[in-house]
Amino acid sequence: MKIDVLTIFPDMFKGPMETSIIGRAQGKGIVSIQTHDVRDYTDNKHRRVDDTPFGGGAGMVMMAQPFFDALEKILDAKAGEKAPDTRVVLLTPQGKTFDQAKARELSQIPRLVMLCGRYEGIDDRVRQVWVDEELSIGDYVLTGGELAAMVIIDAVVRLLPGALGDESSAEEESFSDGLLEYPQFTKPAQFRGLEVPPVLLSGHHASIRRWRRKESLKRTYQVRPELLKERNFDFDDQVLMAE
Ligand code: 6GU
Repeated sequence: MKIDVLTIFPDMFKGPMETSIIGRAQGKGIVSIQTHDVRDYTDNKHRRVDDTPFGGGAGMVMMAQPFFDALEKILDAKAGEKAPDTRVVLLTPQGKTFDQAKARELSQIPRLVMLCGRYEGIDDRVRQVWVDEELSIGDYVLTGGELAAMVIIDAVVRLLPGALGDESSAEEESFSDGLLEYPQFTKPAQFRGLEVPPVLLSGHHASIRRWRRKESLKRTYQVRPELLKERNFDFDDQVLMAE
């Protein structure tokens, strides 16, 4: 997978995208993440990327021109004629909320281009001509799309084959089946008088599976009951919840 990020703050991506799983995935050639400084595509000598909004109002709006020129260069395409394997994503609080299903969908796309806005957003003609999809990471306002882009990149890249050491770990976790994760423990079995649930030390794999499933259901019910609303429970889950 190739990911291009258009931003006026490429330095924000330096540490995070070189660290841990994402850094290793890049090293292994599973993904290549390239940032592009939108200022490099300005056509004015001051490298200005923003201007005042038509119609008035507070704040500044990012100009269309640097984004158009950057996208034409990076995608080697004239406006709206990009390759079909490419998805252009605009990060904005006005977008649809990103979730695990969207992460799975994006992980199947060979080329992602992420547009990060600052100020009061980007001239809407960029969206009209280039953008396939607008995404938000939740109902709160960030100072720009950069952190949202990194969140999405992290969630997508870890799903790419070979990105995680243990291939099962992407499947067997929170949200892969729409429930929250069960509690985890590691050695020592006793720590400052606090015990590990004995079933986890029993070696009875069926009992452990059962205990974990029950804890997942319990946690989800307590913390995120809305996740259970539209769900059809199989017989085993109904038995666990009746206990
Ligand atoms: Cl994608 N951008 C900004 N500026 N704020 C956000 C967001 C995106 N998602 C949640 N809040």
